[in-house]
Amino acid sequence: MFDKILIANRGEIALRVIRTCKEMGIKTVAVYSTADRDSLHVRFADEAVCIGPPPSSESYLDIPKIIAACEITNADAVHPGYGFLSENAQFSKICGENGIKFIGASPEMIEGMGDKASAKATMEKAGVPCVPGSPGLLKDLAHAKETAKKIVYPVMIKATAGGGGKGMRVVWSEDEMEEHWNSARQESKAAFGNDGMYMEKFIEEPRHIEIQIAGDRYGNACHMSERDCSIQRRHQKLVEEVPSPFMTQKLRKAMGKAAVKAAKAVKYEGVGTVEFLVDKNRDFYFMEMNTRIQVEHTITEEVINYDLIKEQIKLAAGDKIEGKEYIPQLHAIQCRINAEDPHNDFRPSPGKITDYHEPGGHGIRIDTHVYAGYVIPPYYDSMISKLITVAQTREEAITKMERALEEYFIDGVKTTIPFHRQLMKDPEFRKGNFTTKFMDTFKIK
Ligand code: MV4
Repeated sequence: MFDKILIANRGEIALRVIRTCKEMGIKTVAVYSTADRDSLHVRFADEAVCIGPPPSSESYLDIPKIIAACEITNADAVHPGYGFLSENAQFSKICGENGIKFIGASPEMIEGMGDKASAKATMEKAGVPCVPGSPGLLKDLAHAKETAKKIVYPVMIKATAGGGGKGMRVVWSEDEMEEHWNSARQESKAAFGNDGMYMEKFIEEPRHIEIQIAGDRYGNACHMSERDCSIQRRHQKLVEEVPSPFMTQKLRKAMGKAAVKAAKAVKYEGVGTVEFLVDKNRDFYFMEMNTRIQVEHTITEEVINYDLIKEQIKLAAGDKIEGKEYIPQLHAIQCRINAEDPHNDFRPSPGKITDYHEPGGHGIRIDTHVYAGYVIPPYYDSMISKLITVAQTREEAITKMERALEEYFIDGVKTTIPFHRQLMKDPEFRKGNFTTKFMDTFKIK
């Protein structure tokens, strides 16, 4: 087992990792930018190293500085959390070359899954259901038009380097193709320095359901059931839950089997997520594979009663997975509380939290790094906390969430709490009747 882990991240996830390390008897090193001097991850870690000024590019994304911090503190492993360097193949490689265990995927895995067209080709070959589409990249506009005719409109063109919806366009008919083809390629080139595009049949009003997986270095893999992440806005998840209200035991079995097949096909090591689109007929299609711990891992932890960060660290150290089957017996919901103004197009609202009161009681979990007096810096993402409820049924988990949101007071900055209060009362949400289009028509009161 590792002696000392450096956490190459900030905020709630840095704290989350430090807590598990402490429980495992592993020493911890925090790194921080000058904007995060007063952060709890700095105070709770055994050691802390300042790695630069506030901009991420000069601190949390600066690979040489993080390697140097490992060297001066003698850390033998790095936990990257989510975001920042968690899916950076170069960082994974450099850690390995310096004898530091990267608690995440290999550089080859990150590269293979980061290129969406090649990830899809790998999954298709392994027998994982994929959206019908172009076999590989599109050569040019003529090839795009020809392929779309075969697939039948509407189609979607997607950037192979994409993610978060960038470089992605729905095309409803041939006369729209040229315009979308050009703009998607331009956007992709600017964002990723790569304008490779592929095509898929457009799935209308899908649900976003993902499967948590784990694999060990001996070729074993298992899944830990699903998370429904359909409540999103501009590709930012707002609410996640497990079980999915759309799930059936038959669908869970089939999706779980497909996700394990995906993990085994690439000899996946560590914890990861296989994302699927699920259509109204409950047909499901591979979308992408995430090689990091995700923000919403918490709800899975609550329903399977298992620490996924601990699992991640143990797998990185060479442990075997138990080939156990996980069927959720409880219901968990997570609301992401962001420093954003829901009445102003979710505009970021950084600044000082002047007053803070957290809800509590049975079935409530809050993962956060903030406190009264904490200043939310404007440089990073706007998530303040994750409010999680767990109960016997979906109805109880929602009721508990309403109660928790009523008790939650954050003064000094605008937050998404009022949005979540309204969402929990929404009849369609309560019925579990939602797709990824839900937020397009949701009116904030
Ligand atoms: C799709 C799709 C419909 N059909 N692919 C969005 C993010 C990117 N990873 C894939 N995305 C989508 N791919 C086909 N063939 C619809 C989306 C999509 C979406 C997916 C999941 C969650 C929210 C979404 C919001 C808009 C579009």
